[in-house]
Amino acid sequence: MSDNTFGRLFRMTTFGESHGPAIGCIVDGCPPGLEIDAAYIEGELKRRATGKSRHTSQRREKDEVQLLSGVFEGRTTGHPIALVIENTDARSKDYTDIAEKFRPGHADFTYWKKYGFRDYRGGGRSSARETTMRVAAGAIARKYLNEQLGIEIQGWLAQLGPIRTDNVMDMGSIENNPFFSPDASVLGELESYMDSLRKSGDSCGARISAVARNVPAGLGEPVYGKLDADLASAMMGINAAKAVEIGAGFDCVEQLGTEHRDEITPDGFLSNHAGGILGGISSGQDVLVSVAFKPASSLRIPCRSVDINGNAVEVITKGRHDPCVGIRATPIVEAMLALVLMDHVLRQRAQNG
Ligand code: EPS
Repeated sequence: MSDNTFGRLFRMTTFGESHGPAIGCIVDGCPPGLEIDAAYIEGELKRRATGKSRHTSQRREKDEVQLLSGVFEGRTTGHPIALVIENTDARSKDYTDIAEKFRPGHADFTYWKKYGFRDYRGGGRSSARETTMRVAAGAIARKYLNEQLGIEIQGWLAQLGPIRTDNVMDMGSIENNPFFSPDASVLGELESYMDSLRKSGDSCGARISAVARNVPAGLGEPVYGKLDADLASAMMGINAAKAVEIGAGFDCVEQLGTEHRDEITPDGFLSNHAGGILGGISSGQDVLVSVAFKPASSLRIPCRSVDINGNAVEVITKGRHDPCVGIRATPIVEAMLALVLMDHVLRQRAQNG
C-alpha cells in the first residue's frame, strides 16, 4: 500500500519526483483565517535550498510556489491548500550510467526490489527534493502554532562529521552561517573540513537538534499516538535519517534515576532530560529532539555493486550532490517538528476541547 500522507487532522500529502515536471503537496485540515502567501512559504524554502553555499548541491532551483487553492484574499479558507513548485534545473543525463545499477547505501536497491521499476533520474521519489514540500507544509503549521499558541521552533547543526558545533549555544548565530551552526567559532573548521571532503569526493554525516518552546502541556495521545513516538516516526521519515533522540536520548542509558528524573518544584522543573515529554504527553517544558543523518551515498569514488541483473559492476555517481545532507536538514527537522505539534494541537482540541 502506498503512503504519501502525513498527519491525522493536519494532513500533508506530497507528490512529485526530483526530475519530474513539478513537486507539490496538499495540506488539509488547516484552520481558516491564517494569513499565508507564497512569499512567506518561499522565504522558509530558501533556508533549505540547494546552492546556498559551495558546501551543498549546486542544482539551482527557483522554488517558486504556486498556491492553487485553500487561500483567499491572503487567508486560509479551511479547505485543502494545494501548492506546486516546478522543477527547473534537473540534469537527468547525470544519471544515465546508473539507470540499471544500484548505488550502495541508497534507496535505489530497495525501490527496485519493491516495485521492480524505478525513476532513476535524481533518485525519483526517494530524492531529498521531496523535503521541499515538508518545509512548505511545515511553514503553514509553524505560523499557526506561533500566532495562536506562541510556540517557537528553532533547529541547529549540533555536529558535522567529527566536529561538535553545540559546545557554544549562540542562538543568534544559527541563521547567520550556511551550516546553521550555533557556534560561530567553529565555522572555519567546518569550511575546511567540507572543502577537503569535497575534494576527496567523500561524504559525511551530521546531527541536527531542534527545540520547540511554549508547547502547552497535554499534547500526545497514549498509548499509540504518543508525542515522542510520533516525533520519532516523523524524523525517521526524513531522507537519510538514521537515529532520533528525545531529550537525553541514548545518554539515559548511563544516567542514574536520580540524575535522569527531572525534579519538580513549585517554580517548575529543575532539568529537562525528558525532552519535554512524559508518558508520551508534553509536560510544558521545551520539546527537544535530535536527529542523526547518514553520510550521503551518491559518491564519485568508485565502489562495488550489482546491476538489475545481479552482475558485478563498478558504480560512480556523477552530478551535483550534497557531501553532507545534514547541512540542509535543519529547516526540515524544524518542519517535521511543526507538523507533529500542529497535528497534536488539533487532536488535543478534538478530544479535550
Ligand atoms: C539529491 C540529489 C541532487 C540534489 C537534490 C537531492 O539532485 P540532482 O542530482 O538532481 O541535482 O540537488 O536536492 C534538491 C534538488 C533539493 O531541492 O533538495 C538526492 O539524491 O536526494
